[in-house]
Amino acid sequence: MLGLGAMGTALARAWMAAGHPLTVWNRTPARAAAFDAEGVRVTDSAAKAVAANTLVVVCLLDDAAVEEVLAGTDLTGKDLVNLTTSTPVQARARAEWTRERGARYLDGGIMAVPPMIGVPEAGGYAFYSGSRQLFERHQETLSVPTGTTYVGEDAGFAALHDVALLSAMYGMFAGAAHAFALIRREDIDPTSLAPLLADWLVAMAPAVHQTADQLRSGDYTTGVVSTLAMQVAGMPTFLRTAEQQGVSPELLSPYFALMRRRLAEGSGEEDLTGTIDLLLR
Ligand code: FVH
Repeated sequence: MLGLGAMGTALARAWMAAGHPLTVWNRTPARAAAFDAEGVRVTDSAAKAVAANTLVVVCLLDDAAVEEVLAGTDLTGKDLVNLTTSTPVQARARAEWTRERGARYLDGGIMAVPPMIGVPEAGGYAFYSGSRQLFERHQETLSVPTGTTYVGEDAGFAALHDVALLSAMYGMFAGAAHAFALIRREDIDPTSLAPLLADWLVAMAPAVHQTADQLRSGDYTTGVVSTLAMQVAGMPTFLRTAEQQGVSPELLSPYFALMRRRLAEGSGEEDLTGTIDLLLR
C-alpha cells in the first residue's frame, strides 16, 4: 500500500484488521510509524514496498504524485490498483504507462470518505475499471475496505463514474446552499429546514431514472409531468424571491439560462432532459 494519507491509512487499517499481509510506504515516514508499532511491515522506499507483493495499491494525492512515486520502482509482473482520484484521460494514460512497464492495471474511484472505510453498513464503495481479469483476481481483497463496482474494461470509466456522481453531488450542494441562503435572514431555524430539504431531495432523486430512459430513447416528451414551458414560466418567482431575500441568483442562473435556451428551440413540451444536449460542446 503506497500512500498513507487519510484515505490510504483507512484502507490499510481495514486490510490490517482483516488480517491481510500488508507492506506500507509513505513519503512522510511519520505517517507510517503507527503501522510499524502495530507490526505492519513499513519500508523506507516505494521501490521496496512495490517489490514486497504482487498486488500494489496506490492511493496518493493526484496522478502527478503517482507518476513521481512509481517512476523509481520496478513494476514488472505487478498488479497495480490505483485508487487515486484522476481524470478519465489520466487513468487511461496511466493504464498504458503501466502496461509499458510490464504490469497489469486497474483504476479505482472511491465513493466513500475515510470514516466509511471498513464499515460495510456505511454503504461506501469504489468503482473499478480496466482489466476485468485483474478485478476478478483481487475482488475479494478489494472488497475488504469497501464495496466494489466494476464498470468496464476502459480504464477511464471508474474515474468518469466517480466524477459524474461527485459532479451531481456538487449540484445538490449548490441547490441546498441557495435554499439555506433564502432563509438565512429569517426567523427560520436552519435545523428545521434541513430535514425538509433532505426528504425533498430524496423524493426528487428518482427523477434521474426518467431522464436516463428519455436519453436512451431520444424522446424527451414521454412521461413528462412538469413541462419545460411550465417550469420556465415559474422562473420569475424564483428570481424575484431571491432578490427579495437579498440572495444572489448566481447558483440558479446558469441552469435557468439553459432551460430558456432549450425552450427557445421550441421544446416546451419536453422534460428538462434537453438541457443535457445543450451542455455538449
Ligand atoms: N479523503 C477523502 O475524503 C477522499 C474520498 C474519496 C477519494 N479521495 C481520494 O483519495 C486520494 C487520497 O486522498 P487522501 O484523503 O488520502 O489525501 P491526503 O490525506 O491529502 O493524503 C495524500 C497522500 O498523498 C501523498 N503524496 C502527495 N503528494 C506526493 C508526492 N509528490 N509524492 C509522494 N507522496 C505524495 C501524501 O504523502 P505525505 O504528504 O504524507 O508525505 C499522502 O500520503 C486522493 O486522490 C483523493 O482525491 C479521498
